[in-house]
Amino acid sequence: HEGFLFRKHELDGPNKKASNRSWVNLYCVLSKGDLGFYKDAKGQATGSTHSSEPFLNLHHSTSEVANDYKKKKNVFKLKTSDGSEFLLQAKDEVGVYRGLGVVMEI
Ligand code: I3P
Repeated sequence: HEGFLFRKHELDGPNKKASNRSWVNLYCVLSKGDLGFYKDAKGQATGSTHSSEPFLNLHHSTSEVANDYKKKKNVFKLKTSDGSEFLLQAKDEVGVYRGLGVVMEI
């Protein structure tokens, strides 16, 4: 599973606001339960993630449609087991449900 999504990092841990809160368009690659965020598809080939972030382990993570986020359409929320939270914007509603389905499979 891979493709571009806009991402906003909301929480960096339980009730801990992330410091970099701007929306960025990132190339997302999910492999064996680990999600990597890259600048583009070439970034994946070089192995360097966006801002050298570690992979996000999606084991025990949850996702839901971000109905409480009104500023953008087609946004879903990803919550990881360590309390991090991301908003992810897909290009359309189909993309949202594809994203939710992918997280549910893990
Ligand atoms: C953030 C940026 C985000 C905004 C966020 C800002 O500033 O404007 O778009 O979130 O607001 O902190 P910067 O780019 O300087 O980091 P929204 O788009 O959701 O408003 P927030 O801190 O209230 O989440």
